[in-house]
Amino acid sequence: MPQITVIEHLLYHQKESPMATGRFTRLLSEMILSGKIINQEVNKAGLAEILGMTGETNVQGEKVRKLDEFANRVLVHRLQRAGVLCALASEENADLIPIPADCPQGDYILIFDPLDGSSNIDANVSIGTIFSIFRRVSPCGEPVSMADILQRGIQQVAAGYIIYGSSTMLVYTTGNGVHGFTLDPSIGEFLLSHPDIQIPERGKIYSANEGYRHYWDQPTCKALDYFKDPNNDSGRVYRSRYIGSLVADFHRNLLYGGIFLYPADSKDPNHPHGKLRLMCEANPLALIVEQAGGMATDGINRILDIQPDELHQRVPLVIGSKQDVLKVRELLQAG
Ligand code: P6P
Repeated sequence: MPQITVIEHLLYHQKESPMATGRFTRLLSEMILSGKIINQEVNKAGLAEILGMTGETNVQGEKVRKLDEFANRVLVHRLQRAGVLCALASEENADLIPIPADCPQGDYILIFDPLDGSSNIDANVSIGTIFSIFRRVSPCGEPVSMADILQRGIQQVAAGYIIYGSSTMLVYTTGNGVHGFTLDPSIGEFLLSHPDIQIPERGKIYSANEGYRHYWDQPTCKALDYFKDPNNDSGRVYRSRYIGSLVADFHRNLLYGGIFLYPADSKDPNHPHGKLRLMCEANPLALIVEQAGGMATDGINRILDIQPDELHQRVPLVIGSKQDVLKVRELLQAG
């Protein structure tokens, strides 16, 4: 495959698109540079005294790991100064992150999870940065409002993730298909390796933390049992694969086919809608999977149609091969 960089690919495929402005290219370039910097630290985390905890707790009530905090700092520092954003929001920060007064602004909004899967960092399991990009809806020059931030996922202009695994990959969409780029460390560039990714219509893998079965409602249990029933529509049981790192589980299912489920559960009365976040996890992955021919719901409703009420809103997530997600919807609606 010829060596095509992300920016070359963007400019070539988006010639007529508003996405090929220098401003979006600059935003993507800063995401790419941030990914390379984070990748360096992830790859040597065990050596750089950067494993373990900071001793702090984030807005999610989760213990913050040093690598989480490092990744968040890199992304905030670089993207605040890119001159193309009017607001940033991170899974690690309770509120919007302002653009410094001495930095130029633009009309893009970036919402991200700096290092998803962080509970796996010390065990050398693949983890990832997930990002979602909107354009502001209020006039440029006016203060950014929450109406600019709390947009439905279908309004995203781009979404993607960087997975730090056996290789480091950037997978993203601007609404014209899903494309994967693998980092070539010898030249420090992400090169096109997976053009126009399409998820198989029906998978052979299901991903869910069945340790929580006791906390699921009956329809959810029936939906999970479907994938373990040799008499299901595909006439064979699905393989169970669950890494506990959303980006890694999603990426495998995107390439091989399959379904990932993080249902609502009664485990934590404070979080009746499950653990995953709408704005920085479900929305970006839902845009990607739909662009790749798949589907993403909260079990019933399309993720991209959900009107957010708050920045860190959680949502049940059923995402992957279309026929599998449709089957879960059918089983949940049957009750
Ligand atoms: P559980 C990682 O902490 C994360 O947010 C996702 O990456 C992952 O899918 C999920 O939590 C795992 O959660 O409850 O199964 O350990």
